[in-house]
Parts: sequence; structure tokens; C-alpha cells
Amino acid sequence: MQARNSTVNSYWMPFTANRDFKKNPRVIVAAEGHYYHTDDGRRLYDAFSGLWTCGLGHCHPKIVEAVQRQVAKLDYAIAFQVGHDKVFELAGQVTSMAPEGLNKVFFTNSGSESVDSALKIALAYHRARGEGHRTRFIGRERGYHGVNFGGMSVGGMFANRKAFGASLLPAVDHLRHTHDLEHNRFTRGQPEWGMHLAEDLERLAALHDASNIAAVIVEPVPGSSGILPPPIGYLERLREICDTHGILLIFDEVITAFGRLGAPFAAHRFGVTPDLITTAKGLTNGVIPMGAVLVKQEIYDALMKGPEQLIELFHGYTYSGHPVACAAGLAALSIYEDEGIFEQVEQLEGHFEDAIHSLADHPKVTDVRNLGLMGGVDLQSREGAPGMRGMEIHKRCFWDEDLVVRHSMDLLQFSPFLNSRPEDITMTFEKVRKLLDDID
Ligand code: PXG
Repeated sequence: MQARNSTVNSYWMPFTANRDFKKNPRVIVAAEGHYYHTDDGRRLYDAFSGLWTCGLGHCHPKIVEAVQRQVAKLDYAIAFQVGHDKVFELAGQVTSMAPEGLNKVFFTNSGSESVDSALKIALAYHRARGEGHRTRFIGRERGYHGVNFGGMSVGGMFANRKAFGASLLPAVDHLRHTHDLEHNRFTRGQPEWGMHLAEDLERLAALHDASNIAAVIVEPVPGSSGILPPPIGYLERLREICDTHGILLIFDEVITAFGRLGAPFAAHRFGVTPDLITTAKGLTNGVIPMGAVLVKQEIYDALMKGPEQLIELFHGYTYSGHPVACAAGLAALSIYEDEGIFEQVEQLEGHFEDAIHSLADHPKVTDVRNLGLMGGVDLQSREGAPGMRGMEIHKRCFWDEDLVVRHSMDLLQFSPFLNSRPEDITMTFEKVRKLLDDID
């Protein structure tokens, strides 16, 4: 163990309890389909499909082949002032899947970059229309919009903000979150109670004056903070209020896009069309880092003004639309369609819901929530040791049950493969239940 520990010591791990991890590292060396392989020769079932990323399974042969072919043919192409064939093709494919009207796409390399890009596009749009006073953003408590300064500021998870307080964007306010245990504990799917919470936006529009607000950003179903399906009617009402006041609505679909809810986008599932959509993860099935911001035509048009030799939006990344990422994206999008992935999710949803709610009667479980193939289970925290039960379940799954289950404090998160076998979903929750019985 000594030698192994020294090999893991140089790496500062993201969103990880580094000191605890390095005492007994959990190391993956390979993957195929629905499984990981560890450095000690075991095969683990991945109940989180990467990090909400790899819904099609790991090392999908069509994506592997597309990436291999592309990297040997065009490894990189200058991203500014010159384009390459694959990026135009991917832009066409992504926008053809998008809700009507969102027919422009800006490529990034992650969800965090997508969010900060979307916020900048919103500001630039208002300014171009002579409404440069619209500089305020409205996020939501318990929102997660990545870790860059814009996303962190509109985000509403206190642990992600508290160390960086004074450097957050100044003009941000937050809607209340919609998680309510008194009314909605153990709700299956969307709760009936809570639509009125959207009226918070009216309150904030009055407080700050709507004419100062650029955009509202929400995850249609908050993921990281606990899988919180929106109350019925809530997103529709947010849309109405935004329309009344000329405020842009941004859906952060980094998790919910590309099938997680049984549709290309959450916007389709809920029948609510935002003005911008941020994505990442499933766009390439997590194989090559890539994100995208989908934008309504009017927003793009408003910025296509002024002398034509000048750049219209001073924003972009060296790796925007990287050719290898585009190849992975094109392969992933064709698999979603060719293999009927969204329909598979629709068919699996009921089984997943029953399986995750089978934990609802466990004495250590305080709430269970689900929508599409997203699920969260809250555990009662152990007295004086918040987060410990969640961590123990995660570790026992990994070491004893050959299963990867993600936890965040005492929340267990589930993100099954979009093409899961029903029996693997059943197995996942049977194992978790057994461990819940076992631990203190
Ligand atoms: N927005 C949303 C809605 C996300 O879920 C990001 C932005 C940021 O994406 P990048 O690619 O910059 O990480 C995310 C990321 C979890 C978990 O356990 C979720 C994410 C990241 C880490 C953990 O739910 N989502």
C-alpha cells in the first residue's frame, strides 16, 4: 500500500476528500459497457454512468472508432477565423435535435464553460438591443451551474460558494429552491405541490426592477444538489414571468440533455422552451470533454450587427469545437437516434422509479426522489457525523459489492445507463438496501 499511496500523492483530486481517499485509493484502470475495471482486478457495475456522462455505456465501439479515425485524420484545427468540417456538421445535428427556435450553437469544453458563456451571451444580447442596464442574474438556491465565477455566483449550493464569498458576481439573486419535505416527501416523479414558488421571480423582478434583470438560470431538474423534480406547472410559470418582463430564461441541461429524461432535452419533456440551453456531458457521452450553448435565433441575430469585418462576440475557447470532440459528439448523437435511446429511457423509467422507491420504507432513508433516469436517496445523517453514512455506503459498494454509487454528504445519487438492463437496476437497489441494513 505504501508504494501505491506514493503514486497517488501528487494529484489534487477535484470534489474529493483527498486525505481520506489517499489512505485507501479507489483506482479504475479500464471500462467496457456498463462496467469499470479496478487496479486490483475487479469488475464494478457503474450505477452512476460515469458522472452523469456516459449514458450509452463506456467505450461504445462506434464512438471509439470515430475518435480514433478523427485523431489520426485531423487532430486540431485553428478554432478562430477558420472552421473544420466536423464542427459544422455537429452544430447542424445538435440544433436539429433542439427545441424549436434554438438553432444556433456555441461550443465549449465543459458544463462550467457553457454556463459562463450563456451568461455572457445574455449580457451581450441585452446590450446590443440598447438594454445594457439588464445586468442582474437570477439563479436558484440549490442550483449547480459549475465552478467558474459566473456559474458559482448563480449557483446556490453553499459549500461551493463559501470559500470564495467576496469574489462572487455582485448582481445576482436567487429564487427559493423547490424541495419541500413537509408536502413532497417520497413523491414519485414531479410533485404536485410547489408551483407557487415560481412567484419568487415576480418578487425579485419587483425588488430589483425587472428592467435590470438579464436572465434567470435554472436546472430543469437540479441534479447535484439532490435530484429535485420541478413541481407541476413551476417551469411553465417561470417561462410566463420571464416573457412578461423581457427576461431571458436559461435552462442548464448539462445533466438533463441527451436522454436523461427520455427526450433529447428536458425542454421537450416539460414542454417549456427556454431562450438558451447549456449542455455538456452526454453531448459526447463523456468521451471527450465538450459543452455547448444552444441559443435562439433572435439572440444571435441581435448580435450580428455593425461592420461585417468585426467580431460580433468577443468570446471563445482555443478548443471550441475541437475536431476529436466533434467526432465523439457526432457518433454519440447518431447512437441516441439509431439505438432508440430516448424510447428506452421512457420504458425504463417506471422500473427505475419502483426500484429506487423500494428504499422508501428503510428506517435510515428520509426521502427518495426520481424523474426519468435520475434518482436521489437522502439518508438520515449519523448523529455528530454528517456525510459519514453516505461515504460508508459509497465505499462499501466499491469494495464489497463491486458497485459504483455516488454520494454527496448523506445523499446517494443514481444515474443509470440510458440503455440499462432492468435487472441491473434492481440489483443496484438490492445491494444498497443490504448495506443500509449493515451499517450503523
Ligand atoms: N451545470 C450542471 C447542471 C451540472 O450538473 C455543470 C454545470 C458543470 O459542468 P462541468 O463539466 O464543468 O463539471 C454540471 C456538472 C454530481 C455532479 O455529483 C454533477 C456535476 C459535476 C460534478 C458532480 O451530481 N455536474
